Amino acid sequence: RPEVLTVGETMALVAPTLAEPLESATGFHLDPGGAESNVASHLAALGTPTAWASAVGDDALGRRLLRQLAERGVDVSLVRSDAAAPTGLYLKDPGRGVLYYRAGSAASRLSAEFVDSLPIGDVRLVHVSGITAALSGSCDALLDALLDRAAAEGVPVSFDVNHRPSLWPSTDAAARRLLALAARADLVFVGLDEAEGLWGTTTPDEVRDLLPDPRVLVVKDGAVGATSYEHGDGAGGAQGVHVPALVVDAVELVGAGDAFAAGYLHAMLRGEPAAERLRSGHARAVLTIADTADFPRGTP
Ligand code: KDG
Repeated sequence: RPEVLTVGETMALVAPTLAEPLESATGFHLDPGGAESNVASHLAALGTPTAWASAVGDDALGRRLLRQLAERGVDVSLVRSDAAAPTGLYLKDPGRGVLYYRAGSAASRLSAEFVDSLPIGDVRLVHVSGITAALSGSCDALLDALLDRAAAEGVPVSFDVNHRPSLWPSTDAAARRLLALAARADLVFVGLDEAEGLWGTTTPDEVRDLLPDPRVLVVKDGAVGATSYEHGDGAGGAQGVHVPALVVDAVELVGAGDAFAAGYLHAMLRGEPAAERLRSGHARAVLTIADTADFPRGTP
């Protein structure tokens, strides 16, 4: 039985095997790519039973990514197959960014009623991200329904802000909506640079002051380290616990945030204290940044 449920879009990801430009690369991998299924993959690999729920097209890419996620130990039994829309596609152009072919994808057609099919009350934690809010109006409504249902059932929700600028009409729209969603979550992950771009906050303490409601806030500052705050008593002004990042050579960073979140959540669900959760997050993140894949093959 899954302890964690993650919900969100996963696409077929084409990544050059080496960190070479897409234009001239010669070898590629075709793997699942999606923040929430990345988190599920890492959690499953760490030994926390996890289900990922979403929709894929009734097509070869959808079937391929379901098989690959199941091979990583992720429970995919809650995933819908949509005969009327395709699985989304995303390509990495190392050092330059990503290309999305996802408009109108099967996952973008999910809506609030999907939440009714999910066994929210049976899990210990639900994990979602701000990407879903940007996919379509119906996906945005799905997040509200999921937060309502989790609150009603007393199940904590973890939220990774995951601002993807190319999916939003404007930074203002993203800033407003992502802040509102974060304020409703029990546990929030956000990058310091991401928070600065959205809300103009420049230090972890400023992010804390902006988000007094979540019980736990984790502010990640890339190669510097991560700081967590626990607001337990609602009094605000919680002291941060900071753990420096591990020193490694980075090849490609997409996917590292998901690995960090999974490492953190795994340790939290095992009752570890704050510093150990952050260490566990860093240890997981370094497994992904030495490789172009979101979840490198052979990841232990
Ligand atoms: O965190 C990594 C994700 O950004 C990547 O897997 C693709 O989910 C993805 C997205 O929508 O950007």
